[in-house]
Amino acid sequence: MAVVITNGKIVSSKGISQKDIRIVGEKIDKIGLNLIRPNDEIIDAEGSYIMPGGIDAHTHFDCEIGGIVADDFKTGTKAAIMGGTTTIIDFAEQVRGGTLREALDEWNEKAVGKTYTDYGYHMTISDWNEKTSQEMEEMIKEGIPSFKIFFAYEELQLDDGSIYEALKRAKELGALIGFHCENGTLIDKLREEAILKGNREPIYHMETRPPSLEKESIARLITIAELVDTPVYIVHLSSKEGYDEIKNAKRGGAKILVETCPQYLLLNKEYYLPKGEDSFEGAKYVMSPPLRDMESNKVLWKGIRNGEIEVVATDHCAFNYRGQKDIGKDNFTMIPNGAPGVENRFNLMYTYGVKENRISMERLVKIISENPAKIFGLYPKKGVIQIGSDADIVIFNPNHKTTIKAEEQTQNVDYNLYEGFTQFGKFEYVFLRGQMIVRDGEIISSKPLGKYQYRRIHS
Ligand code: DUC
Ligand code: ZN
Ligand code: ZN
Repeated sequence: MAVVITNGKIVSSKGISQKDIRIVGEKIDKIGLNLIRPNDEIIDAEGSYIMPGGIDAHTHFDCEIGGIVADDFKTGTKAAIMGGTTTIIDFAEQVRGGTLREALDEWNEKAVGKTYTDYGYHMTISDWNEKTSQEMEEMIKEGIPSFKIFFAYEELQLDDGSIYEALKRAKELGALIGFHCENGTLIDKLREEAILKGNREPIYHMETRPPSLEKESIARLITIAELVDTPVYIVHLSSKEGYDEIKNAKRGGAKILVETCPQYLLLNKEYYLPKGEDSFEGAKYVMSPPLRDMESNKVLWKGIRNGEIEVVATDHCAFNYRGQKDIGKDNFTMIPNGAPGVENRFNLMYTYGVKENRISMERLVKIISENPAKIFGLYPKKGVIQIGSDADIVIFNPNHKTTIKAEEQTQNVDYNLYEGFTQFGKFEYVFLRGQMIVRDGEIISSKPLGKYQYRRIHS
């Protein structure tokens, strides 16, 4: 039996059209007019947009810091699919002194059989040596052609020489490396100084990670990538200062792909200021990079609109406010670093992007689904509604209006970064490879059906 979605407006990066979509098994079988046949299951999408399922290329589920965890793969991917995201790419993390294989084994333990969305991994490299270099090739054979390197965190960051070598190896193998751009050596100094001065509140997380240190790492990365002559991906761009650096390099022909996140578009550094009774509330926004000024919000929207920022992901990395974030009550350096968001990305980008006339529906589909699929080797299996692609499809009713409340969310965490924000849109249906997982905004799948996605980057 086939499923036919009819009467909806199909959105692609090239435009909007009103056609039927016929799904047979896991795939899109036909797109056209009058596709309904006897015995077909008919889904009436009147008044809704039909879009490819979202791809969140930056999550950290089961992200354990010192034994504490909020969202794991089960709760995190359930929240993702409730929010219209059908594929996530999570970060498997090499421990310094350990191997990439060990990291992959650990992430498979965390994820296999527990995901409501399809999924893949990027591999974080925190120890650059001959073995790691060899293992990059092995990871590519496992379907992991994308890696991440940090310019920050003593236990993770690599020096410029190692970054240069890793990029040369990536070029040789046709792999892509994403970079966390903040100068960790200087951040560590600023943090030490802050604590010595008695500056211990959450706001000092932001004060000790100024935008100049994002800009500096980006400039350094651009220089190294230029020497190697290979593309790079910048994760979670947060500041105008960083954006200006990228913009100039891109206009000069540099091959840089850029990601930002809703928090850097919609929130700003005022959230770290003590509010009312609870001077610790800023801890909810302790993430890296930190929130910036409103000028940065504006400039990043501009980058999305003009195509200089290709991807909006979430960097979902959830810790509870009570019982977890408050480990750092007396010292901001102890606050677990990260924030939730996987459930709200699609609605927020529709509400504050499309409805506020900042971006078009076509651009929305690009940044939420098509571009991450293309960049990370999932396209055209995913990221597009076309014949032969996986039937990862969302039916989105744009008129539905709600207020975001942590107490109503699926994310397994006790707060929401966007508490009280209005959001438009309801995922009436979400299909994952032809299976209806969400109906009328509720999960109907009794078990996680997500599959590992073997990815290959075509350069
Ligand atoms: N960088 C990330 O990408 N995620 C969580 C923390 C961090 O620094
Ligand atoms: Zn990062
Ligand atoms: Zn991250």
